[in-house]
Amino acid sequence: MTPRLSRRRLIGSLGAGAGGLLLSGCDRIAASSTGKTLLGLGETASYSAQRLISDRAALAQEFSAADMSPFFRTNGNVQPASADYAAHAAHNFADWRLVVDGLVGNPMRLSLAQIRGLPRRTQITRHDCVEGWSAIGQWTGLPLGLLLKQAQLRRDVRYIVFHCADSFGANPYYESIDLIDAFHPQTILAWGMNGQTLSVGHGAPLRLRVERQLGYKQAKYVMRVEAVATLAGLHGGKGGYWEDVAGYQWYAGI
Ligand SMILES: Nc1nc2c(c(=O)[nH]1)N[C@H]1C(S)=C(S)[C@@H](COP(=O)(O)O)O[C@H]1N2
Ligand SMILES: [Mo]
Repeated sequence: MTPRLSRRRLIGSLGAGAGGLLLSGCDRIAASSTGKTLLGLGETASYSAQRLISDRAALAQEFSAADMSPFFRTNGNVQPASADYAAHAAHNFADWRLVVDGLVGNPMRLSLAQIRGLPRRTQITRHDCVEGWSAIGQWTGLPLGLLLKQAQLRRDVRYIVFHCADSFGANPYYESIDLIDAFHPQTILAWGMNGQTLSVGHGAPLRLRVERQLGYKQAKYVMRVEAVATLAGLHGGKGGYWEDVAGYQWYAGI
């Protein structure tokens, strides 16, 4: 339950011990439009919760073409080791399919051509890796929210999981985000980078861009998008490869 605080109780506590003068002053504040906004916040949610919600919806900064880094390094795995992946890469992913499943009314298997034929968004953003490097690049891809609307999420869905083709030793790379980020307008499944087809090094055929978070959340080699109610029981249970093995924050907001 969201904590509720009625305006009367708020005014009452503000006025306590200060006599009628302050109370009527508060009544005047409440009657003004700014006062209503300030006091109204207390009626529905705590101020910090309100702040959190509005900050989460904000857009990440977008840059111009002139700001793009001349060199955008690759990091982490740069070539999934599986024979299956290699075979798909050798055929330019023509026979590859993205799997969309989990708690959805309409599970899907989409070809890269189908995905590229759907509405796209292009954005120039800065990628920040926890290891201490950044690069500005241009990404083009399918808004994840559009895909999820098509998939018809069940009411109990809370997270979207991205299963990747690569692994470190026995641990597959995977990541997850909540529905605020999943439906954020800058969250895309990118198939293009800097005006070209996404390279294998940068995550071909499809990689996540979730622009309000750090580099390790930007899952490359996305093979499957799964809608889930809980992250418990999935691999190490912390919602991502680095979260499981190194204790990285699940919410890596920037
Ligand atoms: N599947 C997969 N996704 C991944 C990684 C990885 O090793 N495997 N590394 C992450 C990290 S730490 C960073 S900084 C970025 C690097 O993306 P880039 O290779 O396009 O620079 O991808 C992220 N996504
Ligand atoms: Mo990173």
